[in-house]
Amino acid sequence: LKENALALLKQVGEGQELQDLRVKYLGKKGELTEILRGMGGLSAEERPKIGQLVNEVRQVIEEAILSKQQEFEARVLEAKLNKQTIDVTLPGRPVPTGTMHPLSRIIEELEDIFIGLGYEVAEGPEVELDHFNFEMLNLPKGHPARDMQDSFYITEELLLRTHTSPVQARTMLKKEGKTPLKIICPGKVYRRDDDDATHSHQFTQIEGLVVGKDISMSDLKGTLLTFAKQMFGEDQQIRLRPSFFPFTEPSVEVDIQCVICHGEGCRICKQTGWIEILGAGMVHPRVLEMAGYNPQEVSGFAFGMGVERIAMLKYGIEDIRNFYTNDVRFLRQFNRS
Ligand code: FA5
Repeated sequence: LKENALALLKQVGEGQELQDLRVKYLGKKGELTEILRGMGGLSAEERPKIGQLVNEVRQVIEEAILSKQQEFEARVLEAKLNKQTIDVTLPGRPVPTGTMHPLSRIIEELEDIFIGLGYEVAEGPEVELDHFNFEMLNLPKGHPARDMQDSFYITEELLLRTHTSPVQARTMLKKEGKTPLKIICPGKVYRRDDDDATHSHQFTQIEGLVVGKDISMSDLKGTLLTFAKQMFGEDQQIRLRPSFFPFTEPSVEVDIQCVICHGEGCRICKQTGWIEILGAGMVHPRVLEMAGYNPQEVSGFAFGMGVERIAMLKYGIEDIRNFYTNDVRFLRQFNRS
């Protein structure tokens, strides 16, 4: 039986033929199985001998089938490899790559500038508690100045943050009264403003906060001037105008010169030659107190700037909506060289 099987295996063809042979010898109704089944009729002496013999034969046949199968597989693979030739001299297919979004670029540049001045980058949630967005910033419920920022409320206590200023309170609480504290926080903010060329219902701000001993208005002014020069060039000047925010006292609005934007069609740079880019001021004593700092011992300044405004000035972009419509012709212009 063994000789017979091995002889047949030598000439067997691929696929089904090999499969049939396996069934013929090793299958449930195969010849070897038949012999095993007939062992009941054998004497006690013969049984182990025959059993061992059958097992030996089964092993030999199994191995022979396996090696035949491997031989066939190797042959198939070789045929395939011979057929598929690769021309390694052909040029590769170009992989289309995106470009960095101009707002991300400005945020990175701003982070580099402020990290260079010793600041850390903080983060806060976009879905914010009324408590942090307003109350901790000296804007209790019913305060008229809440109207300055028309809000998207989710529940009575929860809203889409209207500015990055709640991160001021969150960071101060985390720091537990320790100084110095120097952070910036970039992020998305939301307001029920009507969309036009310079306003969007969702835009980007960067908050800055410094708390420490003897921090003064001149530190704020120096910091903002340093930032403006690094962002827009050494000749850049800034202008501080008195303003009002409930969380800073005194408060200012800061303008920069529109030296970048020329031409008649330039809507963002108004006739005056100055454009507002941020709000700022000395952190209100109440705000310091609520967040666990003693206003008798420490002081601080804070600012919040609109990233879109800065990007528009820097790149001469005339419509804020360009940032959000994802027109690749617009975005490709900001390819990093
Ligand atoms: C604030 O949001 C204050 N939290 C800023 C601040 C922080 C003051 C810390 C003091 C201390 P304001 O509402 O002015 O302020 O917004 C700040 C900047 O965001 C503006 O100067 C402007 O550049 C930008 N901005 C405001 N509204 C929009 C809008 N709808 N679309 C695009 N940019 C906007």
